Amino acid sequence: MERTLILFKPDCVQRRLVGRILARFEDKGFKIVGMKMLQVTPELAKRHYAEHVDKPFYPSLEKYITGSPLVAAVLEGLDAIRVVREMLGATSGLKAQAGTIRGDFSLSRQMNLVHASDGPEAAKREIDIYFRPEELFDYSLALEPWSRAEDELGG
Ligand code: FUP
Repeated sequence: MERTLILFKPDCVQRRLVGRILARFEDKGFKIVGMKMLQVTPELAKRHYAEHVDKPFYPSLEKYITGSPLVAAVLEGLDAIRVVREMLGATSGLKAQAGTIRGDFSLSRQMNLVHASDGPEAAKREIDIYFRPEELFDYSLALEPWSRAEDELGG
């Protein structure tokens, strides 16, 4: 089982799309193992977007991500990292395919509604940034036996 960090970013909260987009992940079969609302500070933004801090678009990205509260969640499921990224679509809502979350809801490269970890290392790093261990829950869903074969692996 894989875990991935999702951020329903400030534009998602402001546009009141958190419920609709979270429903897509639940409908797909992912399990929510942690969730909270928080205000990202400039310090937290720099930690999360460490790879982008020196890029020309960073000041604008920081203003956006700190501009209003966001909702952070950890989703769990088989191949969660890749499958969730595919559900989001390309980074820019102007390029993302119709049928993906950004393709259906965003017309912006910056205001693309949702962040998701792009690989196992990023997922571990980002989950540690946003959640303490005791804020994540190990539990079973009653429908799990009817959602995939018992011996099914990712891939
Ligand atoms: P992604 O992994 O799809 O979230 O995208 P990136 O890591 O490439 O970019 C991180 C965030 O920076 C994106 F969500 C959007 C924003 N961004 C800009 O605002 N301008 C750019 O030119 C590139 C990215």
